[in-house]
Amino acid sequence: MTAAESVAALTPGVDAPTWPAEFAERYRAAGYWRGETFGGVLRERAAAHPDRIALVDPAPERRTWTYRELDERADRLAAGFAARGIGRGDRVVLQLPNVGEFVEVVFALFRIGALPVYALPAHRETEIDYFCSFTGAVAYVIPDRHAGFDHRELAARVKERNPTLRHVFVVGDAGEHTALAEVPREPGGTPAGPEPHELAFLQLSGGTTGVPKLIPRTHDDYMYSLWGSNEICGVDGDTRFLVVLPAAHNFPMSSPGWLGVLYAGGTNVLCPAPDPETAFPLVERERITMTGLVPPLALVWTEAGPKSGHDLSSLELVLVGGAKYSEAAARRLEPALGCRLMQVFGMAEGLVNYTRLDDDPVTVVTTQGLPISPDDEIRVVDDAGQDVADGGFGHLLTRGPYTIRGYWRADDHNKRSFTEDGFYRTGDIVRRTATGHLVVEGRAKDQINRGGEKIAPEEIENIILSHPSVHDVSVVAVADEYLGERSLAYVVLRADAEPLKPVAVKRFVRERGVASYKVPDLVQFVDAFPQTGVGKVSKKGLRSSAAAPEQQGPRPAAVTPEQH
Ligand code: OOB
Repeated sequence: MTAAESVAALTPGVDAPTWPAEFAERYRAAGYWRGETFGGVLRERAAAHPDRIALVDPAPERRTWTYRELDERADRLAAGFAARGIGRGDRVVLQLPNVGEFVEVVFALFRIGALPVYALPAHRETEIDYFCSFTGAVAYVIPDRHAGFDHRELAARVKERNPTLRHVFVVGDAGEHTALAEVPREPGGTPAGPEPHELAFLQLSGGTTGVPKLIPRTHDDYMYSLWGSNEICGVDGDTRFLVVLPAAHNFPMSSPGWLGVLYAGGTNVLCPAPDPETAFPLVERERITMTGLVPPLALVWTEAGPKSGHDLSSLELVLVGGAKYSEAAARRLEPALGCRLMQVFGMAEGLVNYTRLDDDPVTVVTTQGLPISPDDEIRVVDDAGQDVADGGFGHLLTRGPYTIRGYWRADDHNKRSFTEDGFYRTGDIVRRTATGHLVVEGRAKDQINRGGEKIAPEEIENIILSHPSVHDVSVVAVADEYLGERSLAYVVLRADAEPLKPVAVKRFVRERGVASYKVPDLVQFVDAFPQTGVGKVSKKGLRSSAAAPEQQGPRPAAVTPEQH
């Protein structure tokens, strides 16, 4: 790829549809798009309060970064990356756990105008290979080992197969690759950065298709979602935010997340693991005021809080989102943790809804909130695309100042995922109350929401189908008391195949190199699938047979009949 092609990749409208000029003008005129870049914002905050702590990485030994240090380190690393040929518009797959280097690398890339591609720590060879090849990534940033997995070996194999991938940078012991710590840190002299309307990074979609879609976010639009969230959540320079979920995910990054907290000049503490045994001592020691959790984790914290023996009194606000949070669980959080609850219903494609601090308690536990912006356009429509009256169920469509107009390099898919006039089809079934609050009632998209982690059944079906003994497969969601949903693979074996054990199917999926949360929780062998009237496999039929008495728990609200 030439330098000119790389820079083109940065420009909205080239690799993905962008906001039409009249919308962009409106969003600028309304003051939503402030013309800031991430690199510029960090520079300003460092000038305004150089000695405030931006970042705490508590493990294995406590390290801190002041705003000035973060700014300087980002500059020097940017110069080092540039010296190694990483330039504007280049893609860099970033797969780091919650460590300080994550933030340093991201800001170094922002300064150059290179685009981080946010892989999750759980991703494995199939996903990483795809991100590298699809984006033509020039670099891949990894830890040496994390959660018992050696990322260096995977990186070596991925590098072998991807000729564009020139660099693998490792936090820790680099082995055959380059240690991030050894990238020459030239003082100052970073190249000209990106423009506010240009792309800042590629975020991953939860996905409904065989491969994940990439979400192109600009500095202007994402920045609005940050300061808009900050206003709603009350984030300011005194906020001490615990980054519990993987830092690469949109929720802990921007709702209001560690980026929102940096925007406001507050302090982020990076939590190495989400369990109460790890997190509660940090809440106590670091005087944490705010955090964000997915519902299963919120349940565990709620159980553990009162008996933990740790002083959690600094906690003011806990945000819960990513999957449906039951009313019963929501009611228990505030008394157990001694703080306020806010529900968040968001998506990496854009739209984020929050319950508000001045909402009445019933609204907070029974709804998923209101959009950030008065210019978030919300439509709730029936199968024919007609608007339904408030209080009725329908498909949620949205358009607005921080919701993308198309995925990156996915023209065909964009025709299905967006309406002609630019509304994103979220795939969620919602109800809008008289106050405008949204209640998530289910889902029309073919996706499994496993406690906030999204699985595209088609991706796993394709893997299982490549097993020589398998004739056909269908992966569906089943109710789970703790996770909300988990995955079940119905497998039809070939007539001449030896019988298989469920564990062999799971091992097969795992060995193909995908994130472990995508390995089916359950496998059932069947002779045939229920058919729909037109002979297509009926996932609805499969789900209702999965809700048979041997399955525990009620059928979750999130599993509604397929609309398509
Ligand atoms: C967040 O982002 P994604 O991109 O991983 O997933 C988005 C999808 C939504 O379309 C919806 O199906 C589901 O996750 N979801 C919820 C929910 N929050 C997200 N379903 C029910 N109740 C909720 N509160 O998950 C995400 C991004 C930013 C902030 C929060 C969550």
